[in-house]
Amino acid sequence: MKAYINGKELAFEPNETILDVARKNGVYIPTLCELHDIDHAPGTCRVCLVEVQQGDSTEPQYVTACDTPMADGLKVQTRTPQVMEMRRLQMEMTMADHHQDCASCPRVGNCELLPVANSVGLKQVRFHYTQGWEDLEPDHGKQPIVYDRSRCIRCQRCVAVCRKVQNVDALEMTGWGSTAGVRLKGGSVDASPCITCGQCVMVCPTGALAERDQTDEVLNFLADPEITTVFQMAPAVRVGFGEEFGMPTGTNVEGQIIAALRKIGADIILDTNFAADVVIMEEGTELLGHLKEKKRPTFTSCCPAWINFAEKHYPEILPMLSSTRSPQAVLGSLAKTYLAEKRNIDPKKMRVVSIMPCTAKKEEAARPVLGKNGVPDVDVVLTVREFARLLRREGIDLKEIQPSAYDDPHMSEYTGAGAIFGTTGGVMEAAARTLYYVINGKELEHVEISQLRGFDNVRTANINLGGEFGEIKVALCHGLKGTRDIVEAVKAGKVDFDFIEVMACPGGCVDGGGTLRSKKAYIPLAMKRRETLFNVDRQTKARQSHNNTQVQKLYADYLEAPYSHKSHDLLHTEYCS
Ligand code: HC0
Ligand code: SF4
Repeated sequence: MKAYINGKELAFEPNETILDVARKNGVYIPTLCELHDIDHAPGTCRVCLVEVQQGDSTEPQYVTACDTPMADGLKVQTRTPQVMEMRRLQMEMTMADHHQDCASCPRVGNCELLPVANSVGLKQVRFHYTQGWEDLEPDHGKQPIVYDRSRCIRCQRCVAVCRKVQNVDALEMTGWGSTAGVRLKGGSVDASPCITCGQCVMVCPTGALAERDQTDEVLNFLADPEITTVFQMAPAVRVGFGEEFGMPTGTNVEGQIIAALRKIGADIILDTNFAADVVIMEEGTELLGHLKEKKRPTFTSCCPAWINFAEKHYPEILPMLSSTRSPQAVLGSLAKTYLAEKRNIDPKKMRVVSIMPCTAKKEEAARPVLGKNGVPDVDVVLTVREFARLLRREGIDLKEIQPSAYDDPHMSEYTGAGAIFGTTGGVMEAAARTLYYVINGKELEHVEISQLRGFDNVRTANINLGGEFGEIKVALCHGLKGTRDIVEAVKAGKVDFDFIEVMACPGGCVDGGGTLRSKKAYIPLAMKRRETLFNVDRQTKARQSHNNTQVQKLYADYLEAPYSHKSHDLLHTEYCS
């Protein structure tokens, strides 16, 4: 089939929209509400208006390109004076009830709205409707994600991602006209099915959805001479952060982050990867016990949005979750006990700050069970976006910084196994490397377990652990749609897995709900970031968690053994149904 765009004859396939055909052929049509990666094209913002004419005799019509199917013989014009004027007017209406105080917007500098407004040639905004804004209180709550209706353009991407990609369906539209917006079903995080994964934040084109900003709290810690500040960075942070400062996707900026943290006055800098190695020792031992008892399956427990999902949506499976705390929580717990003891620091004067690619980690850190005597083990969690804001507030450009290295002798070494936690399949692969050693008394010959390295949202594989267990059956899920299918199949007894890894965000932590935002970013960037993590694994001296010399020392000096009484107190948890 053939059609014409701006007079040029173009072939197209059935089911393609005008926008699809234009994009395929390099013709620019501005879009705002549409998001190709999640198959969302509601046609509500109307900035993709084009002129169409079927045959020579009919009057031209004006339609939205994102949701209008291309038709045989259709003549499409993307830039007539009428089209340009209509787009400008549409944009003016969108801006009229949008809060335009960019200086106070969490998205300043990289929102999608301003470039589109500019690209349609917006010259003025003659109208301002602010009805209902007077009720919008600044958010003083504790929830990880905040919503500002005055910045919402009602594109409904957040509603779509939560419903279609995560299959959680926690959001709905509410109100009319200029007071319309999005709300959590039930009115609050607790009352709704929301699991704080942050995928809605990732797709929001403006500053309407954002994490609760905690950069002030961290600056206050840094300014207090009585306080020892301890920072940790998650596995995925080092491969997703450089982009914010103009470096190519997937650049490893671990050394620059360490140097930047020193520059702002961090006292101790640790790596969450170290704690990931500890998690493998604990979770691996726990899994081995389950394999011996033929208790199937065991689900991983390090992704906090997955824990929220299990607690809210499938409380009956909680006994199947590993009791091992996440690496973030393990590091916080050990910092305020083991490290405080080793370095002679009063834990009451220690503040642990995590840099995470995740919004749900804020909620995890606030769980009462992950603290001691009412004091949290991790005091503040900054998303990658907040960390970028923090560095900017301190006048730091990461590109200008010379990389540095860790110097803490207790909790900063990591192995390749800890490094790959940040991508889907990484926890499973790390666990298999150590389990093989524990069972057979020798190292796995090929540490890169290729059958675990695919990228489909649900994957299954067999891993040969040797010894008495032979092959075990595993499943790996990223994104909650596929996870729900696997959980349902487990509940119905239709599948028989030994070990199931779940990461709530599509792509795993490398594309987590706390990473940098851009319309082009959705999944393709995750692939490049994960490749860098695999390279980090190849470059580490040891590639198995049990060969981490600081982990060996931790057990020898302090914990005694994996799953010991002390380990149980400090490194395991329970869940609430
Ligand atoms: Fe992840 Fe983690 S790997 S959840 O994806 O296990 O956020 O990067 O920090 O805790 O280590 C996120 C990333 C972590 C934890 C680790 C796990
Ligand atoms: Fe849905 Fe996740 Fe956003 Fe909650 S945080 S509304 S579950 S997308």
